[in-house]
Amino acid sequence: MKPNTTETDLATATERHLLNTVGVAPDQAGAPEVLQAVSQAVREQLSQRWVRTQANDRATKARRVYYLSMEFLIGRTFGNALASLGLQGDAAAAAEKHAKTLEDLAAGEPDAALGNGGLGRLAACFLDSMATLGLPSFGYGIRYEYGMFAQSIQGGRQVEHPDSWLENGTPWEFPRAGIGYPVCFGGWVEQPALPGGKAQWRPAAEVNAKAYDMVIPGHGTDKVSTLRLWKAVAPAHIDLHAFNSGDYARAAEVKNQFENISWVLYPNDSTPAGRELRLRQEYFFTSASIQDILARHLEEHPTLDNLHEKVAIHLNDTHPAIGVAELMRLLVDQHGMAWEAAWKITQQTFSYTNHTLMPEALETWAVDLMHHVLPRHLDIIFRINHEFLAFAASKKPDDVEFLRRLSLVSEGGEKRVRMANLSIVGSHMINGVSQLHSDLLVQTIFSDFAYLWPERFTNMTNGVTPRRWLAQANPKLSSLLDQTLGQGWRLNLDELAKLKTAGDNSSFRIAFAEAKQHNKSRLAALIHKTIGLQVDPTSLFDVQVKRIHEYKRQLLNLLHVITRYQEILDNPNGDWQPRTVIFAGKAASSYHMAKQIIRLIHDVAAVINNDRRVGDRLKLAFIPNYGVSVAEVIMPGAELSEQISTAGTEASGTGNMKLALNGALTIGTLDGANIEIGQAVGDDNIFIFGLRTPEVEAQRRAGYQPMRIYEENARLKSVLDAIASGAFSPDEPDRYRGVVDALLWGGDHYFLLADYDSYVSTQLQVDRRFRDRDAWARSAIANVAGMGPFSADRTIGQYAEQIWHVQPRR
Ligand code: B1N
Repeated sequence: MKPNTTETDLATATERHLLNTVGVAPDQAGAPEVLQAVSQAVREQLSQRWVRTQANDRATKARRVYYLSMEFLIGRTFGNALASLGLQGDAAAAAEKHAKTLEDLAAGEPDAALGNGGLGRLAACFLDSMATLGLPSFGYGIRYEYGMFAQSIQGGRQVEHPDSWLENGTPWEFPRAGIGYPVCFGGWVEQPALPGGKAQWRPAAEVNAKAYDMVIPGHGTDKVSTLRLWKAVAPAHIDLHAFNSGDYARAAEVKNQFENISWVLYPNDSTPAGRELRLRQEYFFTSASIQDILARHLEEHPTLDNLHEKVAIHLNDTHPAIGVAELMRLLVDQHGMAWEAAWKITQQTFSYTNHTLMPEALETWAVDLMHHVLPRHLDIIFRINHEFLAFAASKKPDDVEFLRRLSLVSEGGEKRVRMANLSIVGSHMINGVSQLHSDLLVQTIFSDFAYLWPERFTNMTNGVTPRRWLAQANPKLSSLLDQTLGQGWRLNLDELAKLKTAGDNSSFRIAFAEAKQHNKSRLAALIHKTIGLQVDPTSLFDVQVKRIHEYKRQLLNLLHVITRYQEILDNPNGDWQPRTVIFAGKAASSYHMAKQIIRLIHDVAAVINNDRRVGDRLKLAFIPNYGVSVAEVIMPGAELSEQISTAGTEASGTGNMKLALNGALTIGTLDGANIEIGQAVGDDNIFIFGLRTPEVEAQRRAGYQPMRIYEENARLKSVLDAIASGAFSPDEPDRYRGVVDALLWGGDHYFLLADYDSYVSTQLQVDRRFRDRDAWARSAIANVAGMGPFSADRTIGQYAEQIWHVQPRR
């Protein structure tokens, strides 16, 4: 299938849509109207590709993969759709007719921010790769009316605003009027009268899940993937009842009780929300998705007995783990399958990715709550647990503690269902997201399961899509790569390895540095536009962008900034390498410490940026409202990538990959994927510092004493004293007492003090290296050259071959 649209066709289609779809006289159209019209013209082509992909997969009864995720952090669609359809030139010409550039148009599209951070963005990168590899695939999630909140900064503090991304509609969704499923809640279970009889769930409430599709185009292929998002709608009879009884306001209330399920994304990253509505969200989208999967299977096959041969369902963390019980319920209660047969199919169908080791992040649901919301599923989980524990007991007879740890239900205090345990028992493969993380899973939190089933545990190191994160975000570097390597790197990122020799060529290094300088100017302009701060575009751009979390240690970065500030004041005539330290990221709205860190960054920035003695040698910028489209400007302009989590806490990281792909050097700990990045780029091209995971563990066991480090390190003491005494908050000297106390008296849970010295001295090495700009360019090029393995195409290729057994069709 070749695109049947020529330049005049897309331009003609745009004019047609201005008049017929958007409803504006073409000569009156502004950027928003032209964006709408071009998007509609592009949508027509996506629609055709979708129809053809589905027809093909149906005709071949393809084995498909279904990626279940609470989050898909898509960002903007316009630029990506144009690139994948090869319509950039045509669209630019169509926009030209209205005196607009593609950038003018693209800027008007709101981000689809249906995710929090790394986990959600990973799901979006995976869809891009599934489409590009031609995997028969669907993503399934929730059509949140409100995505990740928008962040503004007022008086140095984060303020959250609702993200009404659908306010003006979106051209990128296809409502599937004919596709909807009932999802039930509550009520009770009628137990069978006779042994071997059937249990009957008598739910108290029912809501409708309506399908909305986003078409995910592949690159270099006509194949697409589908992101099917569910919206909760009250069943029709609710409205009817209200109409009859005339009490409209009460009826609206009742309607809300149903429809609120898909209203808003929970803004938590790496911590479970634990609220009833969240459990309802999880079950809502999981149930609708599995009903849809079974319906599709039964259209192509006469039976569900071969489900596991045709269907792979992947659990993106434990958020859809209730799907294990739901598939059992559908197979046994609805389709009359025997329990044992259904269980075999279920285990063969599911696989599960864990994204975090932190114990407080593991999802559990109180048994009482689950009994109230999903009584039948609780029964099913109890039976799965009963049979599983009998099996486990046969492997280690008389080890009660072993069984206690394995149980799907935690005892002692309030009984809770452990969703990770349910996911493992219900899956045939379980993976972590970097080599270190996968190793730690087996050695620590999942060691008892790995004892039972070592062959089920594996690693799938994360990756990112080079289309969005290099080809689209960084046109300057992309065209240099095209000239040097040809265009094949977009679909085979390993081709970047050929840059290793190009790095020896001085004219290439100069061109590379020019591209970086151009991108730094763009980033400097963003900083100026958003916060009014002028930064020196020739200074070293030092970037830490990610969710604000204690384990990611933005505070350690800030301790270094303050150290540098104090040293500049102590030694004003020193030969300081000018630096601009850039932060961006959101704090969960209820995470007090993370919000304090944002405020402290702003208070420190106000002091440093206005201190004439410092001048351009140090600037501190916090860019508000970090998200996909802001990241697309930051990544290309960065020179130093801060990946400084406490060793053993960051499961993988993916920002680390995006930054290195755009030529930033990493300063980081031996954590998550940093380790593999270091192996790929070489020790000379990365700055590694700090304790390693086993050393952190050893110090924890030995009784880590941050106070001793404070007392013995004059430089660190002076920094912490300044913060604690109000040097950056003179109007409220105690404002950050709590932040400092958490380090000195609260045990410094993430070992900032332990790593401080190593970090600060490594930052001096960074300065020294940066002074030799040619050597720096060599290292930056080596980073780009080493990023082949961090393409999401590699990751998805491995999932497809080793876990899903789905065939790429390129
Ligand atoms: O998943 C990313 C990793 O690169 C990051 O290291 C990891 O922190 C991140 C509950 C999470 N882990 N857990 C979450 C998100 C939302 C939520 O409600 C947990 N996110 C990660 C991709 O593998």
